[in-house]
Amino acid sequence: MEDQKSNYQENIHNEEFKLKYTKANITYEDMIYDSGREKESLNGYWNFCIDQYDTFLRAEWYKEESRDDKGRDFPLDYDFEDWEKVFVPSCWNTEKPEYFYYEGSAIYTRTFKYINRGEKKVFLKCGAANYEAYIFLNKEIIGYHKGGSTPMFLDITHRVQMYNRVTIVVNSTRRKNQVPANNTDWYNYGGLYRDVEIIRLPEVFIKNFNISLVNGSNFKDIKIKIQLNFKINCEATLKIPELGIKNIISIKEGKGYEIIQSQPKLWSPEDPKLYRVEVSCQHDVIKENIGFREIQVKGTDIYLNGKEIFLKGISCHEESVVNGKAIKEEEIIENLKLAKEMNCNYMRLAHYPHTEKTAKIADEMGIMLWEEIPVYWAIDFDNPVTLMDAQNQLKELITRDSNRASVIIWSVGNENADTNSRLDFMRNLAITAKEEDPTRLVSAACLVDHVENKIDDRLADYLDILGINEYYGWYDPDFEKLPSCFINSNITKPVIISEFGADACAGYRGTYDDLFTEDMQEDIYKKQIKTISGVKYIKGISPWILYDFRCPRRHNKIQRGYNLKGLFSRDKKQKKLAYYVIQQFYANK
Ligand code: GCB
Repeated sequence: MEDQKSNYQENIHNEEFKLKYTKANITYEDMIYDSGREKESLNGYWNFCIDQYDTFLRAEWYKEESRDDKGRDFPLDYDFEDWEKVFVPSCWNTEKPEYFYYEGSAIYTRTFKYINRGEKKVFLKCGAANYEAYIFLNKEIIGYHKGGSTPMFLDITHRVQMYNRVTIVVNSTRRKNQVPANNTDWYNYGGLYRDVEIIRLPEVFIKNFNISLVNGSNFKDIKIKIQLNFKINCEATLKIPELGIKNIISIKEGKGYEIIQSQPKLWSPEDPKLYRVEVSCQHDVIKENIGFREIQVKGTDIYLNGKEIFLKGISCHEESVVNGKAIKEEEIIENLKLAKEMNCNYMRLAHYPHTEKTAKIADEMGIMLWEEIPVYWAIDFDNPVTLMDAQNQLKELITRDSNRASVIIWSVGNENADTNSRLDFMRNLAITAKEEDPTRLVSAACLVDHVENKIDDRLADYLDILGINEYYGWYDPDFEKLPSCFINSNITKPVIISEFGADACAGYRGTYDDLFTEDMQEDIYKKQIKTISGVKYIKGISPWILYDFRCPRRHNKIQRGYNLKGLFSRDKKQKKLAYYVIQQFYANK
Protein backbone atom coordinates (compact mmCIF):
# COMPACT_ATOMS: atom_id res chain seq x y z
CA MET A 1 0.00 0.00 0.00
CA GLU A 2 2.79 2.41 0.97
CA ASP A 3 4.62 1.48 -2.21
CA GLN A 4 1.53 2.12 -4.24
CA LYS A 5 1.01 5.49 -2.60
CA SER A 6 4.37 6.73 -3.70
CA ASN A 7 3.66 5.50 -7.17
CA TYR A 8 2.30 7.68 -9.95
CA GLN A 9 -1.43 7.03 -10.42
CA GLU A 10 -2.10 5.00 -7.36
CA ASN A 11 -5.62 4.21 -8.42
CA ILE A 12 -4.73 1.93 -11.27
CA HIS A 13 -2.63 -0.29 -9.03
CA ASN A 14 -4.74 -0.49 -5.92
CA GLU A 15 -7.06 -3.49 -5.91
CA GLU A 16 -8.26 -2.74 -2.37
CA PHE A 17 -9.98 0.41 -3.56
CA LYS A 18 -13.38 -0.57 -2.13
CA LEU A 19 -12.27 -0.83 1.48
CA LYS A 20 -12.44 2.85 2.29
CA TYR A 21 -16.02 2.97 1.03
CA THR A 22 -17.44 -0.21 2.53
CA LYS A 23 -16.47 1.07 5.98
CA ALA A 24 -19.35 3.51 5.63
CA ASN A 25 -21.74 0.54 5.93
CA ILE A 26 -25.35 1.46 6.73
CA THR A 27 -27.81 -1.03 8.18
CA TYR A 28 -31.26 -1.42 9.74
CA GLU A 29 -29.95 0.59 12.71
CA ASP A 30 -29.78 3.67 10.50
CA MET A 31 -33.42 3.37 9.46
CA ILE A 32 -35.95 5.98 10.41
CA TYR A 33 -39.69 5.63 10.27
CA ASP A 34 -40.64 7.39 7.05
CA SER A 35 -44.10 6.08 6.29
CA GLY A 36 -46.77 8.70 6.90
CA ARG A 37 -44.30 11.56 6.62
CA GLU A 38 -43.96 14.34 4.12
CA LYS A 39 -41.08 13.76 1.70
CA GLU A 40 -39.51 15.51 -1.26
CA SER A 41 -38.77 13.40 -4.28
CA LEU A 42 -35.40 13.27 -6.02
CA ASN A 43 -36.89 10.99 -8.68
CA GLY A 44 -36.63 12.11 -12.27
CA TYR A 45 -33.79 12.32 -14.77
CA TRP A 46 -30.33 11.62 -13.36
CA ASN A 47 -27.10 11.55 -15.34
CA PHE A 48 -26.04 7.97 -15.84
CA CYS A 49 -23.00 6.03 -16.93
CA ILE A 50 -22.13 2.35 -17.01
CA ASP A 51 -18.87 1.93 -15.08
CA GLN A 52 -17.68 -1.51 -16.00
CA TYR A 53 -14.26 -1.21 -14.34
CA ASP A 54 -15.35 0.76 -11.27
CA THR A 55 -13.27 3.75 -12.27
CA PHE A 56 -15.49 6.14 -10.32
CA LEU A 57 -14.51 4.38 -7.10
CA ARG A 58 -10.91 3.65 -8.07
CA ALA A 59 -10.06 7.12 -9.34
CA GLU A 60 -12.25 8.96 -6.81
CA TRP A 61 -14.25 10.88 -9.39
CA TYR A 62 -16.59 12.03 -6.62
CA LYS A 63 -13.84 14.41 -5.48
CA GLU A 64 -14.26 16.30 -8.75
CA GLU A 65 -10.60 17.30 -8.64
CA SER A 66 -9.45 18.78 -11.90
CA ARG A 67 -6.24 20.66 -10.98
CA ASP A 68 -2.96 19.74 -9.41
CA ASP A 69 -1.56 21.67 -6.46
CA LYS A 70 0.10 24.15 -8.79
CA GLY A 71 -3.22 25.00 -10.39
CA ARG A 72 -2.62 23.14 -13.64
CA ASP A 73 -5.54 21.31 -15.22
CA PHE A 74 -5.29 17.60 -15.83
CA PRO A 75 -7.56 15.57 -18.11
CA LEU A 76 -10.68 14.03 -16.61
CA ASP A 77 -12.24 10.79 -17.75
CA TYR A 78 -15.77 11.82 -16.85
CA ASP A 79 -18.23 14.57 -17.44
CA PHE A 80 -21.26 14.14 -15.19
CA GLU A 81 -23.44 16.73 -16.87
CA ASP A 82 -22.71 15.39 -20.33
CA TRP A 83 -23.74 11.83 -19.52
CA GLU A 84 -27.00 10.49 -20.77
CA LYS A 85 -30.12 10.96 -18.65
CA VAL A 86 -32.05 8.04 -17.27
CA PHE A 87 -35.18 8.14 -15.22
CA VAL A 88 -34.94 7.21 -11.55
CA PRO A 89 -36.42 4.92 -10.38
CA SER A 90 -35.71 2.37 -13.09
CA CYS A 91 -33.67 -0.71 -13.90
CA TRP A 92 -30.95 0.01 -16.45
CA ASN A 93 -31.66 -3.35 -18.12
CA THR A 94 -34.99 -2.10 -19.41
CA GLU A 95 -33.73 1.38 -20.29
CA LYS A 96 -31.71 0.45 -23.39
CA PRO A 97 -31.20 -2.80 -25.31
CA GLU A 98 -27.42 -2.59 -24.85
CA TYR A 99 -27.82 -2.54 -21.06
CA PHE A 100 -30.11 -5.55 -20.99
CA TYR A 101 -27.50 -8.13 -19.96
CA TYR A 102 -25.21 -5.77 -18.08
CA GLU A 103 -24.21 -6.77 -14.55
CA GLY A 104 -21.72 -4.59 -12.72
CA SER A 105 -21.37 -0.98 -11.62
CA ALA A 106 -23.19 2.05 -12.93
CA ILE A 107 -23.17 5.64 -11.75
CA TYR A 108 -26.23 7.80 -11.13
CA THR A 109 -25.69 11.46 -10.38
CA ARG A 110 -27.78 14.61 -10.06
CA THR A 111 -27.80 17.96 -8.36
CA PHE A 112 -30.43 19.42 -6.09
CA LYS A 113 -30.99 22.65 -4.25
CA TYR A 114 -31.69 22.79 -0.55
CA ILE A 115 -32.73 25.67 1.65
CA ASN A 116 -33.37 25.08 5.32
CA ARG A 117 -36.97 25.64 6.35
CA GLY A 118 -36.44 25.41 10.06
CA GLU A 119 -35.77 21.67 10.22
CA LYS A 120 -32.92 20.40 12.37
CA LYS A 121 -32.33 17.07 10.61
CA VAL A 122 -32.22 16.08 6.98
CA PHE A 123 -32.22 12.53 5.67
CA LEU A 124 -31.71 11.01 2.26
CA LYS A 125 -33.68 7.85 1.58
CA CYS A 126 -33.13 5.43 -1.24
CA GLY A 127 -35.88 2.80 -1.49
CA ALA A 128 -33.64 0.13 -3.01
CA ALA A 129 -30.61 -0.36 -5.24
CA ASN A 130 -29.56 -3.79 -6.44
CA TYR A 131 -27.19 -5.03 -4.96
CA GLU A 132 -24.57 -2.72 -3.50
CA ALA A 133 -24.92 1.05 -3.28
CA TYR A 134 -22.12 3.54 -2.68
CA ILE A 135 -23.64 6.89 -1.83
CA PHE A 136 -21.75 10.17 -2.19
CA LEU A 137 -22.81 13.69 -1.32
CA ASN A 138 -20.77 16.75 -2.13
CA LYS A 139 -17.48 14.97 -2.72
CA GLU A 140 -17.68 12.59 0.22
CA ILE A 141 -18.76 9.02 0.72
CA ILE A 142 -21.79 9.06 3.04
CA GLY A 143 -22.85 5.44 2.98
CA TYR A 144 -22.45 1.95 1.63
CA HIS A 145 -25.39 -0.44 1.60
CA LYS A 146 -25.67 -4.13 0.82
CA GLY A 147 -28.89 -5.91 -0.04
CA GLY A 148 -30.80 -5.35 -3.24
CA SER A 149 -34.37 -4.93 -2.04
CA THR A 150 -34.42 -2.98 1.20
CA PRO A 151 -34.23 0.75 1.89
CA MET A 152 -31.32 2.86 3.12
CA PHE A 153 -31.41 6.06 5.13
CA LEU A 154 -28.58 8.56 5.41
CA ASP A 155 -28.35 11.43 7.83
CA ILE A 156 -27.11 14.31 5.65
CA THR A 157 -27.79 17.08 8.16
CA HIS A 158 -24.18 18.20 8.38
CA ARG A 159 -23.32 17.68 4.75
CA VAL A 160 -26.21 19.14 2.83
CA GLN A 161 -25.56 22.60 1.35
CA MET A 162 -27.50 24.99 -0.80
CA TYR A 163 -26.24 23.36 -4.00
CA ASN A 164 -25.63 19.63 -3.84
CA ARG A 165 -24.45 16.78 -5.98
CA VAL A 166 -25.62 13.33 -4.99
CA THR A 167 -24.07 10.33 -6.70
CA ILE A 168 -24.97 6.69 -6.19
CA VAL A 169 -22.84 3.92 -7.61
CA VAL A 170 -24.93 0.77 -7.91
CA ASN A 171 -23.30 -2.61 -8.42
CA SER A 172 -25.45 -5.54 -9.49
CA THR A 173 -22.72 -8.20 -9.65
CA ARG A 174 -23.87 -11.59 -8.39
CA ARG A 175 -21.51 -13.13 -5.85
CA LYS A 176 -21.27 -16.38 -3.93
CA ASN A 177 -21.32 -14.66 -0.53
CA GLN A 178 -24.34 -12.44 -1.20
CA VAL A 179 -28.04 -12.94 -0.48
CA PRO A 180 -29.16 -14.13 -3.02
CA ALA A 181 -25.94 -15.67 -4.33
CA ASN A 182 -25.01 -16.48 -7.93
CA ASN A 183 -27.89 -18.59 -9.09
CA THR A 184 -31.56 -17.62 -9.01
CA ASP A 185 -34.57 -18.40 -11.16
CA TRP A 186 -35.29 -14.73 -11.76
CA TYR A 187 -33.66 -11.87 -13.61
CA ASN A 188 -30.88 -9.93 -11.95
CA TYR A 189 -32.02 -6.38 -12.63
CA GLY A 190 -29.59 -3.60 -11.71
CA GLY A 191 -30.28 -0.02 -10.82
CA LEU A 192 -31.66 2.62 -8.55
CA TYR A 193 -35.11 1.20 -8.93
CA ARG A 194 -37.11 2.64 -6.04
CA ASP A 195 -37.80 6.23 -4.96
CA VAL A 196 -35.02 8.54 -3.80
CA GLU A 197 -36.28 11.11 -1.32
CA ILE A 198 -35.35 13.85 1.12
CA ILE A 199 -36.94 13.92 4.57
CA ARG A 200 -36.81 16.98 6.83
CA LEU A 201 -37.21 16.39 10.56
CA PRO A 202 -37.06 18.28 13.85
CA GLU A 203 -34.23 17.81 16.36
CA VAL A 204 -36.17 15.16 18.29
CA PHE A 205 -38.09 12.76 16.10
CA ILE A 206 -39.79 9.37 16.13
CA LYS A 207 -37.17 6.97 14.84
CA ASN A 208 -39.46 3.98 14.95
CA PHE A 209 -42.91 3.12 16.12
CA ASN A 210 -44.99 0.03 16.09
CA ILE A 211 -48.64 -0.41 16.84
CA SER A 212 -50.61 -3.65 16.87
CA LEU A 213 -53.14 -5.71 18.74
CA VAL A 214 -51.81 -7.69 21.67
CA ASN A 215 -51.99 -11.35 20.69
CA GLY A 216 -54.43 -13.23 22.88
CA SER A 217 -56.06 -10.09 24.34
CA ASN A 218 -59.43 -10.92 22.84
CA PHE A 219 -58.84 -8.06 20.36
CA LYS A 220 -59.18 -5.54 23.15
CA ASP A 221 -55.63 -4.37 23.76
CA ILE A 222 -53.58 -2.22 21.43
CA LYS A 223 -49.89 -1.92 22.16
CA ILE A 224 -47.72 0.90 20.99
CA LYS A 225 -43.96 1.07 21.04
CA ILE A 226 -42.10 4.26 20.27
CA GLN A 227 -38.42 4.90 19.86
CA LEU A 228 -36.96 8.37 19.54
CA ASN A 229 -33.64 9.37 18.01
CA PHE A 230 -32.44 10.59 21.42
CA LYS A 231 -32.42 8.88 24.80
CA ILE A 232 -34.47 11.56 26.48
CA ASN A 233 -37.42 11.63 28.83
CA CYS A 234 -40.52 13.30 27.47
CA GLU A 235 -44.04 12.57 26.29
CA ALA A 236 -45.55 11.41 23.05
CA THR A 237 -49.20 11.43 22.02
CA LEU A 238 -51.15 8.73 20.24
CA LYS A 239 -54.40 9.70 18.58
CA ILE A 240 -56.85 7.41 16.84
CA PRO A 241 -59.84 9.74 16.56
CA GLU A 242 -62.27 7.12 15.24
CA LEU A 243 -61.65 5.01 18.34
CA GLY A 244 -61.72 7.98 20.67
CA ILE A 245 -58.09 7.36 21.58
CA LYS A 246 -55.97 10.26 22.71
CA ASN A 247 -53.29 8.95 25.04
CA ILE A 248 -50.13 10.42 26.43
CA ILE A 249 -47.27 7.97 26.32
CA SER A 250 -44.40 8.61 28.62
CA ILE A 251 -40.98 8.28 27.04
CA LYS A 252 -38.06 7.18 29.21
CA GLU A 253 -34.58 7.30 27.74
CA GLY A 254 -36.04 7.60 24.28
CA LYS A 255 -38.42 4.67 24.56
CA GLY A 256 -42.12 4.43 25.20
CA TYR A 257 -44.44 1.48 25.59
CA GLU A 258 -48.11 1.44 26.41
CA ILE A 259 -51.06 -0.90 26.24
CA ILE A 260 -54.34 0.82 25.54
CA GLN A 261 -57.74 -0.75 25.86
CA SER A 262 -59.93 -0.37 22.83
CA GLN A 263 -62.07 -2.48 20.57
CA PRO A 264 -61.16 -1.65 17.00
CA LYS A 265 -63.04 -3.12 14.12
CA LEU A 266 -60.69 -5.80 12.90
CA TRP A 267 -58.88 -5.75 9.58
CA SER A 268 -59.58 -8.69 7.28
CA PRO A 269 -59.50 -9.36 3.53
CA GLU A 270 -63.31 -9.08 3.48
CA ASP A 271 -63.28 -5.79 5.34
CA PRO A 272 -59.83 -4.16 5.28
CA LYS A 273 -60.65 -1.53 7.87
CA LEU A 274 -57.87 1.01 8.44
CA TYR A 275 -57.78 3.68 11.10
CA ARG A 276 -56.19 7.08 10.89
CA VAL A 277 -53.38 6.91 13.43
CA GLU A 278 -51.43 9.96 14.54
CA VAL A 279 -48.31 9.73 16.69
CA SER A 280 -46.56 12.88 17.75
CA CYS A 281 -43.68 13.87 19.95
CA GLN A 282 -42.62 17.47 20.43
CA HIS A 283 -42.48 18.88 16.87
CA ASP A 284 -42.64 15.54 15.07
CA VAL A 285 -45.86 14.00 13.72
CA ILE A 286 -46.54 10.80 11.80
CA LYS A 287 -49.98 10.26 10.32
CA GLU A 288 -50.92 7.08 8.56
CA ASN A 289 -53.63 4.50 8.05
CA ILE A 290 -53.21 1.32 10.04
CA GLY A 291 -55.30 -1.83 10.46
CA PHE A 292 -55.61 -4.09 13.50
CA ARG A 293 -55.81 -7.86 13.28
CA GLU A 294 -54.50 -10.94 15.00
CA ILE A 295 -52.82 -13.86 13.27
CA GLN A 296 -52.08 -17.07 15.14
CA VAL A 297 -51.55 -20.77 14.72
CA LYS A 298 -52.92 -23.53 16.92
CA GLY A 299 -52.03 -27.09 16.12
CA THR A 300 -52.25 -27.36 12.36
CA ASP A 301 -54.69 -24.47 12.01
CA ILE A 302 -54.23 -20.79 11.17
CA TYR A 303 -56.52 -18.20 12.73
CA LEU A 304 -57.17 -14.66 11.61
CA ASN A 305 -59.00 -12.70 14.30
CA GLY A 306 -59.88 -15.93 16.04
CA LYS A 307 -61.44 -17.49 12.96
CA GLU A 308 -59.90 -20.44 11.20
CA ILE A 309 -58.73 -19.50 7.70
CA PHE A 310 -57.39 -21.09 4.56
CA LEU A 311 -54.82 -19.00 2.70
CA LYS A 312 -56.13 -18.78 -0.85
CA GLY A 313 -53.01 -17.46 -2.43
CA ILE A 314 -50.87 -16.91 -5.45
CA SER A 315 -47.12 -16.25 -5.71
CA CYS A 316 -45.90 -13.14 -7.46
CA HIS A 317 -42.55 -11.71 -8.56
CA GLU A 318 -41.93 -7.97 -8.56
CA GLU A 319 -41.51 -7.56 -12.28
CA SER A 320 -43.04 -6.25 -15.45
CA VAL A 321 -42.01 -6.60 -19.07
CA VAL A 322 -41.55 -2.86 -19.48
CA ASN A 323 -40.20 -1.77 -16.09
CA GLY A 324 -38.39 -4.84 -14.75
CA LYS A 325 -38.28 -4.66 -10.95
CA ALA A 326 -39.13 -0.95 -10.97
CA ILE A 327 -42.82 -1.70 -11.13
CA LYS A 328 -45.23 1.19 -10.92
CA GLU A 329 -48.08 1.67 -8.49
CA GLU A 330 -50.62 0.93 -11.26
CA GLU A 331 -48.90 -2.40 -11.85
CA ILE A 332 -49.03 -3.32 -8.16
CA ILE A 333 -52.73 -2.47 -8.04
CA GLU A 334 -53.28 -4.51 -11.20
CA ASN A 335 -51.50 -7.54 -9.68
CA LEU A 336 -53.53 -7.39 -6.50
CA LYS A 337 -56.74 -6.89 -8.47
CA LEU A 338 -55.99 -9.93 -10.61
CA ALA A 339 -55.44 -11.94 -7.44
CA LYS A 340 -58.72 -10.68 -5.97
CA GLU A 341 -60.61 -11.56 -9.14
CA MET A 342 -59.21 -15.06 -8.79
CA ASN A 343 -60.80 -15.10 -5.31
CA CYS A 344 -57.46 -14.94 -3.49
CA ASN A 345 -57.21 -13.62 0.05
CA TYR A 346 -53.43 -13.97 0.17
CA MET A 347 -50.28 -13.43 -1.89
CA ARG A 348 -46.75 -14.69 -1.56
CA LEU A 349 -44.34 -11.87 -2.45
CA ALA A 350 -41.48 -13.95 -3.80
CA HIS A 351 -38.43 -14.10 -3.39
CA TYR A 352 -37.15 -10.82 -1.88
CA PRO A 353 -38.72 -7.77 -0.27
CA HIS A 354 -41.05 -6.08 -2.74
CA THR A 355 -41.56 -2.32 -2.48
CA GLU A 356 -43.27 -1.08 0.68
CA LYS A 357 -45.99 0.27 -1.61
CA THR A 358 -47.22 -3.27 -2.20
CA ALA A 359 -47.93 -3.86 1.49
CA LYS A 360 -49.63 -0.47 1.76
CA ILE A 361 -51.87 -1.19 -1.19
CA ALA A 362 -52.55 -4.71 0.13
CA ASP A 363 -53.58 -3.10 3.44
CA GLU A 364 -56.12 -1.03 1.53
CA MET A 365 -57.34 -3.74 -0.83
CA GLY A 366 -57.48 -6.55 1.70
CA ILE A 367 -54.90 -9.17 0.71
CA MET A 368 -52.80 -10.98 3.31
CA LEU A 369 -49.11 -11.18 2.48
CA TRP A 370 -46.12 -13.46 2.88
CA GLU A 371 -42.93 -11.37 2.73
CA GLU A 372 -39.59 -13.00 2.12
CA ILE A 373 -35.85 -12.39 2.14
CA PRO A 374 -33.76 -13.81 -0.71
CA VAL A 375 -32.08 -16.67 1.15
CA TYR A 376 -32.57 -18.64 -2.02
CA TRP A 377 -31.11 -22.00 -3.15
CA ALA A 378 -27.33 -22.21 -2.62
CA ILE A 379 -26.21 -19.64 -0.07
CA ASP A 380 -22.77 -19.43 1.53
CA PHE A 381 -24.24 -20.81 4.76
CA ASP A 382 -20.88 -21.18 6.52
CA ASN A 383 -19.96 -17.55 5.98
CA PRO A 384 -20.66 -15.24 8.96
CA VAL A 385 -20.59 -12.18 6.69
CA THR A 386 -23.36 -13.69 4.59
CA LEU A 387 -25.40 -14.38 7.73
CA MET A 388 -24.98 -10.76 8.81
CA ASP A 389 -26.17 -9.60 5.42
CA ALA A 390 -29.25 -11.88 5.58
CA GLN A 391 -29.99 -10.79 9.17
CA ASN A 392 -29.74 -7.17 8.16
CA GLN A 393 -32.06 -7.59 5.18
CA LEU A 394 -34.56 -9.36 7.43
CA LYS A 395 -34.44 -6.62 10.05
CA GLU A 396 -34.72 -3.90 7.41
CA LEU A 397 -37.79 -5.59 6.00
CA ILE A 398 -39.43 -6.12 9.37
CA THR A 399 -38.70 -2.56 10.49
CA ARG A 400 -40.05 -1.18 7.22
CA ASP A 401 -43.36 -3.08 7.17
CA SER A 402 -44.06 -3.72 10.85
CA ASN A 403 -47.26 -1.63 10.81
CA ARG A 404 -48.82 -3.27 7.79
CA ALA A 405 -51.81 -5.38 8.80
CA SER A 406 -51.67 -7.21 5.47
CA VAL A 407 -48.30 -8.77 6.29
CA ILE A 408 -48.94 -11.96 8.27
CA ILE A 409 -45.84 -14.05 7.51
CA TRP A 410 -42.09 -13.39 7.43
CA SER A 411 -40.32 -16.01 5.37
CA VAL A 412 -36.64 -16.64 5.94
CA GLY A 413 -35.81 -18.47 2.74
CA ASN A 414 -36.58 -20.69 -0.18
CA GLU A 415 -35.58 -24.24 -1.18
CA ASN A 416 -32.30 -24.57 0.64
CA ALA A 417 -30.80 -28.03 1.00
CA ASP A 418 -31.22 -29.39 4.54
CA THR A 419 -27.58 -29.35 5.69
CA ASN A 420 -26.21 -28.59 9.16
CA SER A 421 -24.81 -25.22 8.19
CA ARG A 422 -28.06 -24.24 6.48
CA LEU A 423 -29.97 -25.27 9.60
CA ASP A 424 -27.77 -23.08 11.81
CA PHE A 425 -28.03 -20.15 9.43
CA MET A 426 -31.78 -20.28 8.94
CA ARG A 427 -32.60 -21.13 12.54
CA ASN A 428 -30.79 -17.97 13.39
CA LEU A 429 -32.96 -16.01 10.97
CA ALA A 430 -36.19 -17.61 12.20
CA ILE A 431 -35.30 -16.72 15.79
CA THR A 432 -34.44 -13.17 14.76
CA ALA A 433 -37.78 -12.77 12.98
CA LYS A 434 -39.63 -13.93 16.10
CA GLU A 435 -37.63 -11.67 18.38
CA GLU A 436 -38.10 -8.66 16.15
CA ASP A 437 -41.79 -9.30 15.67
CA PRO A 438 -43.67 -11.74 17.92
CA THR A 439 -47.02 -10.69 16.40
CA ARG A 440 -46.50 -12.42 13.07
CA LEU A 441 -45.83 -15.94 11.85
CA VAL A 442 -42.47 -17.18 10.64
CA SER A 443 -42.14 -19.54 7.73
CA ALA A 444 -39.80 -20.72 4.95
CA ALA A 445 -40.44 -22.44 1.65
CA CYS A 446 -38.85 -25.85 2.15
CA LEU A 447 -38.20 -28.84 -0.05
CA VAL A 448 -39.77 -32.25 0.24
CA ASP A 449 -37.40 -34.99 1.40
CA HIS A 450 -37.22 -36.72 -1.96
CA VAL A 451 -35.35 -39.77 -0.68
CA GLU A 452 -37.97 -40.71 1.89
CA ASN A 453 -40.73 -38.94 -0.06
CA LYS A 454 -42.07 -37.04 2.91
CA ILE A 455 -42.18 -33.58 4.45
CA ASP A 456 -39.38 -33.67 6.98
CA ASP A 457 -37.28 -30.53 7.21
CA ARG A 458 -35.33 -29.95 10.41
CA LEU A 459 -35.99 -26.22 10.16
CA ALA A 460 -39.68 -26.92 10.85
CA ASP A 461 -38.97 -26.87 14.60
CA TYR A 462 -38.26 -23.13 14.34
CA LEU A 463 -41.16 -22.17 12.10
CA ASP A 464 -44.82 -21.43 12.84
CA ILE A 465 -45.91 -22.54 9.40
CA LEU A 466 -44.10 -24.91 7.12
CA GLY A 467 -43.98 -23.84 3.49
CA ILE A 468 -43.50 -26.66 0.99
CA ASN A 469 -42.57 -26.26 -2.67
CA GLU A 470 -43.37 -29.31 -4.78
CA TYR A 471 -43.61 -29.82 -8.52
CA TYR A 472 -45.18 -33.27 -8.80
CA GLY A 473 -46.60 -33.73 -12.26
CA TRP A 474 -43.99 -31.35 -13.71
CA TYR A 475 -40.30 -31.67 -12.71
CA ASP A 476 -41.18 -35.02 -11.19
CA PRO A 477 -43.68 -36.45 -13.67
CA ASP A 478 -44.72 -39.19 -11.25
CA PHE A 479 -47.71 -37.42 -9.75
CA GLU A 480 -48.62 -40.40 -7.60
CA LYS A 481 -45.72 -39.59 -5.32
CA LEU A 482 -47.60 -36.54 -4.04
CA PRO A 483 -50.44 -38.32 -2.22
CA SER A 484 -47.97 -40.79 -0.72
CA CYS A 485 -45.69 -37.92 0.34
CA PHE A 486 -48.57 -36.41 2.32
CA ILE A 487 -49.42 -39.77 3.89
CA ASN A 488 -45.76 -40.42 4.82
CA SER A 489 -45.42 -37.09 6.61
CA ASN A 490 -45.85 -36.62 10.31
CA ILE A 491 -47.11 -33.05 10.62
CA THR A 492 -47.85 -31.04 13.74
CA LYS A 493 -47.92 -27.52 12.29
CA PRO A 494 -49.90 -25.89 9.50
CA VAL A 495 -48.44 -26.54 6.06
CA ILE A 496 -48.74 -24.13 3.14
CA ILE A 497 -47.96 -25.39 -0.32
CA SER A 498 -45.86 -22.35 -1.12
CA GLU A 499 -45.36 -23.49 -4.72
CA PHE A 500 -46.64 -25.97 -7.26
CA GLY A 501 -47.14 -25.45 -10.96
CA ALA A 502 -46.11 -26.17 -14.51
CA ASP A 503 -44.97 -24.14 -17.50
CA ALA A 504 -47.48 -23.31 -20.21
CA CYS A 505 -47.17 -21.00 -23.15
CA ALA A 506 -50.30 -18.83 -23.36
CA GLY A 507 -52.40 -19.98 -26.28
CA TYR A 508 -50.43 -23.19 -26.87
CA ARG A 509 -52.90 -26.07 -26.79
CA GLY A 510 -52.55 -29.86 -26.91
CA THR A 511 -53.37 -32.95 -24.88
CA TYR A 512 -52.86 -33.32 -21.14
CA ASP A 513 -49.58 -35.02 -22.00
CA ASP A 514 -48.14 -32.32 -24.24
CA LEU A 515 -45.49 -30.43 -22.32
CA PHE A 516 -45.78 -26.63 -22.17
CA THR A 517 -49.44 -26.59 -23.20
CA GLU A 518 -52.13 -24.81 -21.24
CA ASP A 519 -53.89 -28.17 -21.14
CA MET A 520 -51.10 -29.95 -19.32
CA GLN A 521 -50.76 -27.07 -16.87
CA GLU A 522 -54.52 -27.21 -16.27
CA ASP A 523 -54.41 -30.96 -15.73
CA ILE A 524 -51.58 -30.66 -13.19
CA TYR A 525 -53.50 -27.92 -11.35
CA LYS A 526 -56.61 -30.12 -11.21
CA LYS A 527 -54.66 -33.06 -9.81
CA GLN A 528 -52.82 -30.86 -7.33
CA ILE A 529 -56.02 -29.26 -6.06
CA LYS A 530 -57.76 -32.61 -5.72
CA THR A 531 -54.89 -34.11 -3.75
CA ILE A 532 -54.23 -31.07 -1.57
CA SER A 533 -57.94 -30.69 -0.71
CA GLY A 534 -57.89 -34.05 0.99
CA VAL A 535 -55.00 -33.20 3.34
CA LYS A 536 -56.15 -31.81 6.67
CA TYR A 537 -52.93 -30.10 7.71
CA ILE A 538 -52.61 -28.04 4.52
CA LYS A 539 -53.88 -24.59 5.42
CA GLY A 540 -53.03 -22.62 2.34
CA ILE A 541 -51.51 -22.61 -1.12
CA SER A 542 -49.71 -20.08 -3.29
CA PRO A 543 -49.29 -21.71 -6.70
CA TRP A 544 -46.36 -20.65 -8.83
CA ILE A 545 -47.14 -17.99 -10.22
CA LEU A 546 -49.46 -15.08 -11.14
CA TYR A 547 -47.80 -14.19 -14.48
CA ASP A 548 -44.83 -15.32 -16.57
CA PHE A 549 -41.52 -13.69 -15.69
CA ARG A 550 -38.05 -13.22 -17.15
CA CYS A 551 -35.53 -15.86 -16.31
CA PRO A 552 -31.99 -16.18 -17.65
CA ARG A 553 -32.00 -19.96 -17.10
CA ARG A 554 -34.75 -20.95 -19.53
CA HIS A 555 -33.86 -21.20 -23.17
CA ASN A 556 -35.93 -23.76 -24.99
CA LYS A 557 -37.88 -22.73 -28.07
CA ILE A 558 -41.02 -22.06 -26.04
CA GLN A 559 -39.51 -20.40 -22.97
CA ARG A 560 -37.11 -18.02 -24.77
CA GLY A 561 -35.84 -16.44 -21.57
CA TYR A 562 -39.11 -16.68 -19.63
CA ASN A 563 -40.42 -18.87 -16.87
CA LEU A 564 -43.88 -19.74 -18.16
CA LYS A 565 -45.54 -20.98 -14.99
CA GLY A 566 -47.80 -17.93 -14.86
CA LEU A 567 -51.56 -18.22 -14.76
CA PHE A 568 -51.35 -15.13 -16.97
CA SER A 569 -49.05 -14.38 -19.87
CA ARG A 570 -46.16 -11.99 -19.19
CA ASP A 571 -48.22 -8.94 -20.21
CA LYS A 572 -51.14 -10.20 -18.07
CA LYS A 573 -53.42 -9.94 -21.10
CA GLN A 574 -54.06 -13.67 -21.56
CA LYS A 575 -55.47 -15.98 -18.90
CA LYS A 576 -54.39 -19.60 -19.10
CA LEU A 577 -56.79 -22.48 -18.44
CA ALA A 578 -55.32 -23.24 -15.02
CA TYR A 579 -56.43 -19.79 -13.88
CA TYR A 580 -60.05 -20.98 -13.91
CA VAL A 581 -59.18 -24.09 -11.89
CA ILE A 582 -57.82 -21.94 -9.09
CA GLN A 583 -60.55 -19.33 -9.36
CA GLN A 584 -63.20 -22.05 -8.98
CA PHE A 585 -61.38 -23.83 -6.18
CA TYR A 586 -61.11 -20.61 -4.18
CA ALA A 587 -64.74 -19.70 -4.88
CA ASN A 588 -65.84 -22.98 -3.32
CA LYS A 589 -63.44 -22.82 -0.40
C1 GCB B 1 -38.96 -23.14 -7.50
C2 GCB B 1 -38.42 -21.83 -7.09
C3 GCB B 1 -38.89 -20.72 -8.01
C4 GCB B 1 -38.78 -21.20 -9.45
C5 GCB B 1 -39.70 -22.37 -9.65
C6 GCB B 1 -39.62 -22.97 -11.04
O1 GCB B 1 -39.06 -24.06 -6.76
O2 GCB B 1 -38.70 -21.52 -5.77
O3 GCB B 1 -38.11 -19.59 -7.79
O4 GCB B 1 -39.04 -20.18 -10.36
O5 GCB B 1 -39.35 -23.36 -8.75
O6 GCB B 1 -40.31 -22.51 -11.93
O7 GCB B 1 -38.84 -23.91 -11.22
